[in-house]
Amino acid sequence: MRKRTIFITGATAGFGLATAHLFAKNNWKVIATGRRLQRLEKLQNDYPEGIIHIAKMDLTKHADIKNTIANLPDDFKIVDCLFNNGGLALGLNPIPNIREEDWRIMVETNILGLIYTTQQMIPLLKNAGKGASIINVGSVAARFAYPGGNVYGATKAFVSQFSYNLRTDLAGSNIRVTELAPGMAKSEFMQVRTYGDKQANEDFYKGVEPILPQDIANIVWWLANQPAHININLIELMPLCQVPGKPEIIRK
Ligand code: 8X3
Repeated sequence: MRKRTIFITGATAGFGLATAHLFAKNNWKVIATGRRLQRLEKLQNDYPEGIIHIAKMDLTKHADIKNTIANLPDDFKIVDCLFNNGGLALGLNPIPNIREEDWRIMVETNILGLIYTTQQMIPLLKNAGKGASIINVGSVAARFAYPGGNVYGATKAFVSQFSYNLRTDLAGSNIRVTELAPGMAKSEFMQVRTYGDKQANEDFYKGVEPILPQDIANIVWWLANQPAHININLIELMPLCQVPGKPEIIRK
């Protein structure tokens, strides 16, 4: 039987990296993409040859996405799962004290990167036959408002509607589509959002027990292994310490 293959964006850290390890350990092949090549190489070196294909790919660069997918080696051209994980939040300031550049990067990464990757990957997912899936990382911020969430939350609302619309376009095909919408998670997310402010990052996670990358990897695994006739439309999760409303985070 052929080994199944997962294509992951943002595989250098957090959800993407944990998912790459989980799938590789469970006999899948992994196409790991991201901006930081050294981290991808480290991941690749953890496994025997032929298990992990890596590609430096920046989601804000349409040409990068096209080239990565067009140049996949022959034995990575059948893809069973596309994990559209790459995305980011930049800044937490309420409007109007924002950096316009942050908004542009979030829109380019979370929206344009997602749609171009998906478009290019559909033929490879069709190659897989029954049970292929696309899993798009959304966020609770798509549905719950908080100050400073402005454009970030709106890009994730895009992910949500895009996922549903994609399902209708792909109806009758072999491809399932899921929106996976986590809340507060322990990853580089908050460090990126605060421009690398390690203190802000530590403070943010003080006295809380957030979602861990491994938790998300386990859900991706479960989704990708559902029977072929089942489409899970949406999974939304929060850590127990996060509650929609005020205060949003309950600290011990
Ligand atoms: C990230 C979730 O709750 O930090 O998408 O906005 S939250």
